[in-house]
Amino acid sequence: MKYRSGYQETFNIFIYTVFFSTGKHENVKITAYVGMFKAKILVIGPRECGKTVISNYLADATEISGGDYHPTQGVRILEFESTGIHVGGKEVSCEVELWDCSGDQKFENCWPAIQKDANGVLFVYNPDNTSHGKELETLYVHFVQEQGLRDSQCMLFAHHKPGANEKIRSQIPSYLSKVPCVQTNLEDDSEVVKQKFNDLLAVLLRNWTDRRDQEELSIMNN
Ligand SMILES: Nc1nc2c(ncn2[C@@H]2O[C@H](COP(=O)(O)OP(=O)(O)OP(=O)(O)O)[C@@H](O)[C@H]2O)c(=O)[nH]1
Ligand SMILES: [Mg+2]
Repeated sequence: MKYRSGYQETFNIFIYTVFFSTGKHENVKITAYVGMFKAKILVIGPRECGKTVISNYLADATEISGGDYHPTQGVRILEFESTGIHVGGKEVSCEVELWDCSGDQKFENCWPAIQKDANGVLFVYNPDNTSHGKELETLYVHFVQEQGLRDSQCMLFAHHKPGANEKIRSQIPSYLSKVPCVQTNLEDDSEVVKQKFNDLLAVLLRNWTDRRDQEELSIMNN
């Protein structure tokens, strides 16, 4: 995993690998060229809901780094490759640029740079905090509706921290009713976090290949 905090335009070659048997009990590895795509995904949500913990888990996919709360200052950009994504009956990998954003509105002046060219949004909130539903609505209107993203390009993690009060639950705003919502708990089931994130990547990859195919067709037809 690479970590950087500047803005830099990068394109990575997206490849996938297939194995087949030669009949001599050995596997031959073929790497097929698919195109160039790097998914820029924003991790957005109210303060202290667990965005940084989830981002670190997705980027490292090893240990859960709970502990002292260090508010994110503006944004952190984590770069990594996510593997095991199922697209069109194949298992592929994808380069990811994960923008772990601060939930503090004082960094609102960074929003134009953050939202630029985003392919998808991962919303995180704490279902045990009654004010989070309302905060999510504001963020959804700004980062999805006003930027012309579709609900299918988003995912919502209702993130449960250890030892949370399960009696009071924040309502998911009706605005987000079409965004796929997943109950996440890294201590009890961390694998679901990775799987659902890959489901979002699969949608983004399909969007990208469809758009690329259409562009190629229009070039051939002109
Ligand atoms: N053990 C554990 N701690 C968690 C989990 N999720 C959040 N926390 C803790 O909750 C606090 C806030 O988590 P962060 O990930 O920093 O919150 P954030 O959403 O990034 O907050 P901002 O950057 O201020 O917007 C930290 O002390 C975390 O360690 C979790 O799944 N497990
Ligand atoms: Mg943070």
